[in-house]
Amino acid sequence: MIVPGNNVRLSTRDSREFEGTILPDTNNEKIVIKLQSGYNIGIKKTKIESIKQLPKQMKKAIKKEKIKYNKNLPTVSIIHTGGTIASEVDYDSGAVIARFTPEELMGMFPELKKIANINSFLLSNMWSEDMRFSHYNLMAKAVKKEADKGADGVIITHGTDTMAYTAAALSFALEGLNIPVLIVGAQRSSDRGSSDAFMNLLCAVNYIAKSNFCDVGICLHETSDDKSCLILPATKTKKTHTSRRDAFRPFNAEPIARVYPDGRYENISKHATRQDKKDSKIKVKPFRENIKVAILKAHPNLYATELDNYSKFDGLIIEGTGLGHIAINEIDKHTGENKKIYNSVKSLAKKMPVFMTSQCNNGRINMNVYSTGRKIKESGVIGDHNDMLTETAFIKMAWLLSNYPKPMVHKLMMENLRGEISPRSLEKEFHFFNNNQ
Ligand code: DAS
Repeated sequence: MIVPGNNVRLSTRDSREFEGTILPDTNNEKIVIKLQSGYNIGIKKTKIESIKQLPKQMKKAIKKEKIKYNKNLPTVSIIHTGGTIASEVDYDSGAVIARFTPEELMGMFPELKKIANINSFLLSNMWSEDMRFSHYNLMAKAVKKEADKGADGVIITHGTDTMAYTAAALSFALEGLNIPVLIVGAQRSSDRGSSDAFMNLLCAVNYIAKSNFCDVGICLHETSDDKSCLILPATKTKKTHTSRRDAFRPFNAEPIARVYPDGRYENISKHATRQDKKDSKIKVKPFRENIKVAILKAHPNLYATELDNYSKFDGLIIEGTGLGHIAINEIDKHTGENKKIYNSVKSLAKKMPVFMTSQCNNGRINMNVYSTGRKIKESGVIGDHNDMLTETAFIKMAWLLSNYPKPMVHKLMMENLRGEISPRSLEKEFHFFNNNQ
């Protein structure tokens, strides 16, 4: 009896042959097997000639190498928080499960130790969608501790779903950062042939070891093949694809650098260097864990109650349409609700910072072009002329509210603190995004 988890050789009526592990039956017409390469293939049951059970694949024991310190190499601390990069496929369920300890991950990638002395430890083993502000504080304190112990750089392995939020959060929370911090994830689990985990880690360790970069960044594949990785700006990056290995792209900014697996790199945009930061001293300015900031995405047929829901919050990001708009104009018998929306926006803006970002991936807010924008600005909503990403604005507002009095929050939301607001929008930023799809 063939059951999920069995290792099989499957032959089809048109004489094709596949070897792999049976995955749970989610489709009555097909049998799905996970191939050695890590990819899944579904074969119609009517096309199957025979299925032969093979001996279970013995998991190769992951050796844990003793770390020998080399004084001629830089020291990189790797802080593990979980995500696909530290996971493997559970062949019984077919799901990806959090699995590898730091030692196991290092045991899987011994090459990293030829580039730098690697200290690695587990901070948490979680999916990034479950993270909360307190996890940002744990990571920031762990980075400071490693820097104080003399690390030349820190890598944080992390899930990809909310990685951009964490990068922005650490960028704000680590005031006076004086070593590079790269956040690294993977879109394919480390146990699969197509995994991007090793190359992402290799490029990150190489960039820390070989460049003078000194800021928070993200390191993942540049293209869907294995040619290069990008070092991406912590406050200007989004995950743009659910599964591709080159899912991460910068918005209203260029990448910081391109790194090749052999250690070569090309700087692309200006960034903070170790020289700039030589006299800096890291101070962790944490998030207040109970701060309540929301993101409301404007949409047609919006209701005022969707805004009123946030009347007890501490701050609100409105991800508006176009140049920074939300439905506030009563123009006929169908738009009475819009007047209520305007009143709700005005009332919220009296109580808390309400900040406008755009649903457009690129470009900046301009609330002076259309009467809608002007009325919203007059109602007390801030954000005119900014080009902050919605996710970054959310993180920044929560961090400012955690560390500054409200009048300062309104002022600082409009100031560029960590590269989150560009002074002007550059054509090449938009074209980088489009030319590198
Ligand atoms: N669930 C995803 C996360 O932890 C897995 C991943 O993409 O790493 O962000």
